Amino acid sequence: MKLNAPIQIADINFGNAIMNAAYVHSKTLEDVEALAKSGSGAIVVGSILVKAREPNPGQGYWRHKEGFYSLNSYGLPNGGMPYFKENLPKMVEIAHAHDKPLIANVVGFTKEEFVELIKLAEESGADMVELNLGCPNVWHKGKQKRIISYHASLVKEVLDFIAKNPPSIKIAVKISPLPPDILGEVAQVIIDSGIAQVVTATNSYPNAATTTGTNGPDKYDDTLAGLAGRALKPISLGIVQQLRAALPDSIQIIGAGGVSTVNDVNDYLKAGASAVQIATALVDDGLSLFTRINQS
Ligand code: RRO
Repeated sequence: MKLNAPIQIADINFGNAIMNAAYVHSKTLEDVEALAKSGSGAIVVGSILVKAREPNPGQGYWRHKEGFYSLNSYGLPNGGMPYFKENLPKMVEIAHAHDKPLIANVVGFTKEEFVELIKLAEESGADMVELNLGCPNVWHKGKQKRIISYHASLVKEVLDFIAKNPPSIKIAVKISPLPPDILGEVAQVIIDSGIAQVVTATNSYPNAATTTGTNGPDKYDDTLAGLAGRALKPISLGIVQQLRAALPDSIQIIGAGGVSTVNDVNDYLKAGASAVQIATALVDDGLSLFTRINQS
Protein backbone atom coordinates (compact mmCIF):
# COMPACT_ATOMS: atom_id res chain seq x y z
CA MET A 1 0.00 0.00 0.00
CA LYS A 2 1.21 3.48 -0.88
CA LEU A 3 1.52 5.33 2.42
CA ASN A 4 1.81 8.89 1.22
CA ALA A 5 -1.75 9.04 -0.06
CA PRO A 6 -4.94 10.69 1.21
CA ILE A 7 -7.35 8.56 3.26
CA GLN A 8 -10.78 9.08 4.78
CA ILE A 9 -11.67 8.43 8.40
CA ALA A 10 -15.22 9.10 9.54
CA ASP A 11 -15.79 10.83 6.19
CA ILE A 12 -13.00 13.31 6.97
CA ASN A 13 -10.12 13.71 4.52
CA PHE A 14 -6.69 13.01 5.99
CA GLY A 15 -3.53 13.92 4.04
CA ASN A 16 -2.12 10.46 4.79
CA ALA A 17 -2.45 7.67 7.36
CA ILE A 18 0.16 8.94 9.86
CA MET A 19 -0.35 11.62 12.49
CA ASN A 20 1.00 12.64 15.87
CA ALA A 21 -0.58 11.33 19.05
CA ALA A 22 -1.52 13.83 21.73
CA TYR A 23 1.90 14.10 23.36
CA VAL A 24 4.38 16.55 24.74
CA HIS A 25 4.62 18.78 21.64
CA SER A 26 0.93 19.03 20.73
CA LYS A 27 -0.41 21.64 23.10
CA THR A 28 0.46 25.13 21.90
CA LEU A 29 -0.02 27.34 18.85
CA GLU A 30 3.71 26.95 18.10
CA ASP A 31 3.39 23.14 18.27
CA VAL A 32 0.51 23.25 15.78
CA GLU A 33 2.44 25.52 13.42
CA ALA A 34 5.28 22.98 13.41
CA LEU A 35 2.92 20.03 12.92
CA ALA A 36 1.15 21.88 10.09
CA LYS A 37 4.43 22.20 8.19
CA SER A 38 5.38 18.56 8.84
CA GLY A 39 4.40 15.50 6.81
CA SER A 40 1.68 14.57 9.29
CA GLY A 41 -1.66 13.62 7.70
CA ALA A 42 -3.63 15.28 10.51
CA ILE A 43 -2.94 17.30 13.64
CA VAL A 44 -3.86 16.02 17.08
CA VAL A 45 -3.95 18.68 19.79
CA GLY A 46 -3.99 17.92 23.48
CA SER A 47 -4.62 16.61 25.92
CA ILE A 48 -6.96 19.51 26.66
CA LEU A 49 -8.53 19.82 30.11
CA VAL A 50 -11.06 22.22 31.56
CA LYS A 51 -8.52 23.58 34.02
CA ALA A 52 -4.90 24.46 33.21
CA ARG A 53 -2.35 22.11 34.79
CA GLU A 54 1.35 22.24 35.52
CA PRO A 55 3.41 19.14 34.75
CA ASN A 56 3.94 16.53 37.47
CA PRO A 57 7.06 17.27 39.52
CA GLY A 58 10.21 15.42 38.50
CA GLN A 59 11.69 14.32 35.24
CA GLY A 60 8.49 13.47 33.33
CA TYR A 61 10.10 11.52 30.45
CA TRP A 62 12.55 8.65 30.34
CA ARG A 63 13.92 7.02 27.23
CA HIS A 64 15.55 3.60 27.20
CA LYS A 65 19.12 4.05 26.02
CA GLU A 66 18.63 1.67 23.10
CA GLY A 67 15.14 2.97 22.31
CA PHE A 68 13.26 -0.15 23.50
CA TYR A 69 10.64 1.95 25.27
CA SER A 70 9.83 5.32 26.77
CA LEU A 71 8.22 6.10 30.09
CA ASN A 72 6.31 9.26 30.86
CA SER A 73 4.64 10.92 33.76
CA TYR A 74 3.86 14.32 32.34
CA GLY A 75 0.61 14.69 34.26
CA LEU A 76 -1.45 16.42 31.57
CA PRO A 77 0.26 19.79 31.46
CA ASN A 78 -1.92 22.11 29.35
CA GLY A 79 -3.37 25.61 29.24
CA GLY A 80 -6.96 24.57 30.01
CA MET A 81 -10.13 26.24 28.69
CA PRO A 82 -8.82 29.81 28.92
CA TYR A 83 -5.91 28.99 26.58
CA PHE A 84 -7.83 26.75 24.21
CA LYS A 85 -10.95 28.96 23.92
CA GLU A 86 -8.64 31.60 22.51
CA ASN A 87 -6.23 29.38 20.59
CA LEU A 88 -8.05 26.25 19.41
CA PRO A 89 -9.94 28.16 16.66
CA LYS A 90 -6.57 29.56 15.49
CA MET A 91 -5.08 26.05 15.57
CA VAL A 92 -7.96 24.78 13.42
CA GLU A 93 -7.39 27.61 10.97
CA ILE A 94 -3.67 26.75 10.70
CA ALA A 95 -4.41 23.03 10.22
CA HIS A 96 -7.05 23.70 7.54
CA ALA A 97 -4.75 26.15 5.73
CA HIS A 98 -2.42 23.15 5.35
CA ASP A 99 -5.30 20.86 4.27
CA LYS A 100 -5.11 18.84 7.49
CA PRO A 101 -7.96 17.93 9.79
CA LEU A 102 -7.60 18.82 13.47
CA ILE A 103 -8.43 16.33 16.19
CA ALA A 104 -8.87 17.72 19.72
CA ASN A 105 -7.86 15.16 22.36
CA VAL A 106 -9.72 15.92 25.59
CA VAL A 107 -9.66 14.67 29.19
CA GLY A 108 -12.58 15.34 31.51
CA PHE A 109 -12.41 14.64 35.24
CA THR A 110 -16.22 14.28 35.20
CA LYS A 111 -18.72 13.38 32.50
CA GLU A 112 -19.92 16.97 32.54
CA GLU A 113 -16.39 18.16 31.80
CA PHE A 114 -16.23 15.82 28.79
CA VAL A 115 -19.40 17.46 27.43
CA GLU A 116 -17.94 20.93 28.05
CA LEU A 117 -14.73 19.98 26.21
CA ILE A 118 -16.63 18.44 23.27
CA LYS A 119 -18.54 21.73 22.98
CA LEU A 120 -15.23 23.62 22.96
CA ALA A 121 -13.93 21.41 20.15
CA GLU A 122 -17.15 21.82 18.17
CA GLU A 123 -17.29 25.59 18.58
CA SER A 124 -13.61 25.87 17.63
CA GLY A 125 -14.26 24.13 14.31
CA ALA A 126 -12.24 20.97 15.09
CA ASP A 127 -12.97 18.04 12.78
CA MET A 128 -12.98 15.36 15.46
CA VAL A 129 -12.77 15.09 19.22
CA GLU A 130 -10.76 12.25 20.74
CA LEU A 131 -12.02 11.31 24.21
CA ASN A 132 -8.90 10.32 26.11
CA LEU A 133 -10.10 7.65 28.53
CA GLY A 134 -6.62 6.29 29.25
CA CYS A 135 -4.40 8.87 30.91
CA PRO A 136 -2.39 7.06 33.58
CA ASN A 137 -0.60 9.93 35.26
CA VAL A 138 -2.96 11.74 37.59
CA TRP A 139 -2.04 11.23 41.24
CA HIS A 140 -3.26 13.05 44.33
CA LYS A 141 -1.61 12.51 47.71
CA GLY A 142 -0.20 9.17 46.57
CA LYS A 143 -3.53 7.91 45.21
CA GLN A 144 -4.04 7.39 41.48
CA LYS A 145 -7.11 8.74 39.74
CA ARG A 146 -8.98 5.85 38.19
CA ILE A 147 -8.21 5.27 34.52
CA ILE A 148 -11.65 5.31 32.91
CA SER A 149 -10.95 2.83 30.12
CA TYR A 150 -10.12 0.02 32.58
CA HIS A 151 -13.71 0.15 33.89
CA ALA A 152 -16.44 -0.62 31.35
CA SER A 153 -18.96 0.88 33.80
CA LEU A 154 -17.11 4.23 33.82
CA VAL A 155 -16.74 4.22 30.01
CA LYS A 156 -20.48 3.59 29.79
CA GLU A 157 -21.25 6.41 32.22
CA VAL A 158 -19.26 8.93 30.15
CA LEU A 159 -20.42 7.79 26.70
CA ASP A 160 -24.08 7.41 27.65
CA PHE A 161 -24.05 10.89 29.21
CA ILE A 162 -22.60 12.35 26.01
CA ALA A 163 -25.15 10.39 23.95
CA LYS A 164 -28.06 12.17 25.70
CA ASN A 165 -27.33 15.16 23.44
CA PRO A 166 -25.40 13.61 20.57
CA PRO A 167 -22.70 16.03 19.38
CA SER A 168 -22.44 16.84 15.69
CA ILE A 169 -18.62 16.58 15.79
CA LYS A 170 -17.08 13.19 14.96
CA ILE A 171 -15.95 11.22 18.01
CA ALA A 172 -12.94 8.98 18.63
CA VAL A 173 -12.53 7.08 21.90
CA LYS A 174 -8.91 6.51 22.97
CA ILE A 175 -8.37 3.52 25.22
CA SER A 176 -5.55 2.00 27.27
CA PRO A 177 -3.86 -1.33 26.51
CA LEU A 178 -6.70 -3.37 28.00
CA PRO A 179 -6.62 -7.05 28.97
CA PRO A 180 -8.90 -9.31 26.90
CA ASP A 181 -12.13 -9.48 28.92
CA ILE A 182 -12.20 -5.77 29.73
CA LEU A 183 -11.39 -5.00 26.08
CA GLY A 184 -14.45 -6.97 24.97
CA GLU A 185 -16.69 -5.22 27.49
CA VAL A 186 -15.40 -1.77 26.60
CA ALA A 187 -15.75 -2.44 22.86
CA GLN A 188 -19.39 -3.42 23.45
CA VAL A 189 -20.05 -0.28 25.50
CA ILE A 190 -18.56 1.85 22.71
CA ILE A 191 -20.75 0.11 20.12
CA ASP A 192 -23.88 0.42 22.27
CA SER A 193 -23.33 4.14 22.92
CA GLY A 194 -23.77 4.78 19.20
CA ILE A 195 -21.68 7.96 19.32
CA ALA A 196 -18.18 6.86 18.27
CA GLN A 197 -16.93 6.69 14.69
CA VAL A 198 -13.35 5.83 15.71
CA VAL A 199 -11.48 3.94 18.44
CA THR A 200 -7.84 4.88 19.02
CA ALA A 201 -5.75 2.06 20.47
CA THR A 202 -3.74 2.49 22.54
CA ASN A 203 -2.62 5.02 25.11
CA SER A 204 0.45 4.12 27.19
CA TYR A 205 0.57 1.10 29.56
CA PRO A 206 0.04 2.49 33.06
CA ASN A 207 2.19 2.20 36.16
CA ALA A 208 5.42 0.94 34.69
CA ALA A 209 8.43 1.47 36.92
CA THR A 210 11.30 3.69 35.89
CA THR A 211 14.37 1.53 35.44
CA THR A 212 18.08 1.49 35.02
CA GLY A 213 19.19 1.87 31.43
CA THR A 214 17.28 5.07 30.70
CA ASN A 215 18.48 8.57 30.04
CA GLY A 216 17.36 9.68 33.51
CA PRO A 217 18.96 9.04 36.85
CA ASP A 218 20.24 5.56 36.02
CA LYS A 219 18.32 3.68 38.66
CA TYR A 220 14.99 2.25 39.69
CA ASP A 221 12.98 4.67 41.79
CA ASP A 222 9.40 4.59 42.97
CA THR A 223 7.97 6.75 40.15
CA LEU A 224 5.23 5.00 38.17
CA ALA A 225 4.84 6.08 34.56
CA GLY A 226 3.11 5.24 31.28
CA LEU A 227 5.09 2.84 29.10
CA ALA A 228 5.14 3.60 25.38
CA GLY A 229 7.41 3.14 22.39
CA ARG A 230 8.64 -0.08 20.82
CA ALA A 231 7.86 -2.34 23.80
CA LEU A 232 4.20 -1.35 23.54
CA LYS A 233 3.79 -2.23 19.87
CA PRO A 234 2.94 -5.97 20.07
CA ILE A 235 0.40 -5.27 22.80
CA SER A 236 -1.31 -2.40 20.98
CA LEU A 237 -1.21 -4.31 17.70
CA GLY A 238 -2.98 -7.27 19.35
CA ILE A 239 -5.59 -4.91 20.69
CA VAL A 240 -6.18 -3.39 17.25
CA GLN A 241 -6.62 -6.92 15.86
CA GLN A 242 -9.12 -7.84 18.59
CA LEU A 243 -10.98 -4.56 18.17
CA ARG A 244 -11.25 -5.04 14.42
CA ALA A 245 -12.96 -8.36 15.08
CA ALA A 246 -15.28 -6.87 17.72
CA LEU A 247 -16.31 -3.59 16.11
CA PRO A 248 -18.63 -3.06 13.16
CA ASP A 249 -17.07 -1.75 9.94
CA SER A 250 -18.68 1.64 10.62
CA ILE A 251 -16.20 2.19 13.48
CA GLN A 252 -12.66 2.75 12.24
CA ILE A 253 -9.50 2.21 14.27
CA ILE A 254 -6.45 4.40 14.69
CA GLY A 255 -3.48 2.37 15.96
CA ALA A 256 -0.90 3.79 18.36
CA GLY A 257 2.05 2.24 20.13
CA GLY A 258 5.63 1.86 18.98
CA VAL A 259 5.38 3.23 15.45
CA SER A 260 8.66 4.50 14.06
CA THR A 261 9.06 2.79 10.67
CA VAL A 262 7.07 1.99 7.55
CA ASN A 263 6.90 -1.65 8.67
CA ASP A 264 5.27 -0.58 11.93
CA VAL A 265 2.63 1.36 9.99
CA ASN A 266 1.98 -1.57 7.67
CA ASP A 267 1.61 -3.96 10.63
CA TYR A 268 -1.10 -1.73 12.09
CA LEU A 269 -2.88 -1.38 8.74
CA LYS A 270 -2.83 -5.17 8.29
CA ALA A 271 -4.20 -5.66 11.81
CA GLY A 272 -7.20 -3.53 10.86
CA ALA A 273 -6.25 0.06 11.62
CA SER A 274 -7.08 2.80 9.12
CA ALA A 275 -4.29 5.09 10.35
CA VAL A 276 -1.66 5.38 13.07
CA GLN A 277 -0.52 7.87 15.67
CA ILE A 278 3.07 8.43 16.83
CA ALA A 279 4.36 9.84 20.12
CA THR A 280 7.64 8.37 21.43
CA ALA A 281 9.40 8.29 18.04
CA LEU A 282 8.53 11.97 17.49
CA VAL A 283 10.17 12.86 20.79
CA ASP A 284 13.24 10.85 19.73
CA ASP A 285 13.44 11.78 16.04
CA GLY A 286 11.47 15.03 15.58
CA LEU A 287 8.77 15.86 13.04
CA SER A 288 10.87 14.97 9.97
CA LEU A 289 10.01 11.36 10.85
CA PHE A 290 6.63 11.73 9.08
CA THR A 291 8.23 12.40 5.72
CA ARG A 292 10.88 9.73 6.27
CA ILE A 293 8.18 7.10 6.88
CA ASN A 294 5.88 8.28 4.11
CA GLN A 295 8.64 8.36 1.51
CA SER A 296 10.21 5.01 2.40
O1 RRO B 1 0.10 13.86 30.22
C1 RRO B 1 0.37 12.67 30.47
O2 RRO B 1 1.03 12.32 31.45
C2 RRO B 1 -0.15 11.58 29.61
C3 RRO B 1 -1.41 11.55 29.05
BR1 RRO B 1 -2.64 12.96 29.17
C4 RRO B 1 -1.81 10.41 28.33
O3 RRO B 1 -2.93 10.30 27.81
N1 RRO B 1 -0.94 9.39 28.21
C5 RRO B 1 0.28 9.43 28.75
O4 RRO B 1 1.04 8.47 28.61
N2 RRO B 1 0.67 10.54 29.43
